[in-house]
Amino acid sequence: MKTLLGISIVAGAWGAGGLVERKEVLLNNNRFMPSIITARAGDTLAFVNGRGGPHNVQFADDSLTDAAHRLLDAAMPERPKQPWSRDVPLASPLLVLDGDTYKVVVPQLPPGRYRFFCTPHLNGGMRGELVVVP
Ligand SMILES: [Cu+2]
Repeated sequence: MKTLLGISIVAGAWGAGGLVERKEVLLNNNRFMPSIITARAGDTLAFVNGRGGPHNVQFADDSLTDAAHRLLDAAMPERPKQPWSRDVPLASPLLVLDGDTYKVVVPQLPPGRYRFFCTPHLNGGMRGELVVVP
């Protein structure tokens, strides 16, 4: 905990654009909870594995501009390590153990909606949306 001008800051830190936040998303029973996450550039998304895994996070490529694709891909540098998972763009590693956490710092994306899904459970409807706001 930091103290700034006598004010205690518990859940956040100062970034270039102001207070940046940590947004936690639980991956549980084929759902992202919450499934819609509103965030600003600089915020940290923490995807936390729960039951029914392995789960992961993969952003949908079909609606991205080339620039947005590059920014998101660069924000997800850690590639899958497990031999059964492919090294694919815009995808996190598989989260296997309970509590495994994958973090993405939201890059300087244009405001808009960015869809993502869990690769193993795409057909089960495990989808979510990142809403980037200015
Ligand atoms: Cu899943």
